[in-house]
Amino acid sequence: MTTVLKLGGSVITEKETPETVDDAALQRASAALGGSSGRLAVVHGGGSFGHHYAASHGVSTTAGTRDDVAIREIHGAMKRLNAAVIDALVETGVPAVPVHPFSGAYRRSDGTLRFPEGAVATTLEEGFVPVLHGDVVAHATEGATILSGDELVVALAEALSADRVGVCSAVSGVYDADGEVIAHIDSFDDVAAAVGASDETDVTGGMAGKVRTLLSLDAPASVFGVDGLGAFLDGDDPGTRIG
Ligand code: IP8
Repeated sequence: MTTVLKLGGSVITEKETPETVDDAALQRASAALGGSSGRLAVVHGGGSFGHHYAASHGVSTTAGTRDDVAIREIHGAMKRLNAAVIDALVETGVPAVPVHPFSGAYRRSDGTLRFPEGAVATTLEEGFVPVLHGDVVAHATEGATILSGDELVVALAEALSADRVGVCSAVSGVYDADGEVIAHIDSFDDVAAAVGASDETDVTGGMAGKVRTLLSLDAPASVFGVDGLGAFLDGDDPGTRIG
């Protein structure tokens, strides 16, 4: 059983204060992961680390930069967050190891992502828990652009033929127009009015983008809050099941 899990940046950091880990939330998430079994690849988002520097340098998934200072600042912040996540996971007995996308992933000029999937697959097969993160990556003809954790989750899930995908977010699931968590989504059209419009090519477009992208996966996905993480890792479907 291979599981790809995203820990949202807004879950594990205090989003309003630059470079601040939400220690309590990270410890809760790590404690849940400490009890999990099977093959697990973790991806975390940027929260108050990467997004802060990406915004200050005007870099996004589509707006590139040729400024090496910007690349070092964004990547450096993400490495610091990654180290904090790994430290917390190691404390709970998870054999977590870092995988930094900038060192091996890149985009072609048409925006398609290439990343070292063999390295991640081998790391998993050898019993480690690779911990990847949203990052800045070289982008042919654009300099460098942002790779979001969501995009990485989808690419990893496909490359590893994951059995399950989990997105641990700051909210308890996908909400309907009345503010109730939707238990199951199998068609974007059914929830489009509730989650808002989404550009089909935008994988980082908030909840609408997440739903659309997760629906395109072969593996079932779940969106849940940190309270649901333990249940998800035990094989349940907390929050919203997508697909
Ligand atoms: O928080 C963004 O990843 P996300 C990563 O998953 C950076 O969108 C570097 C801003």
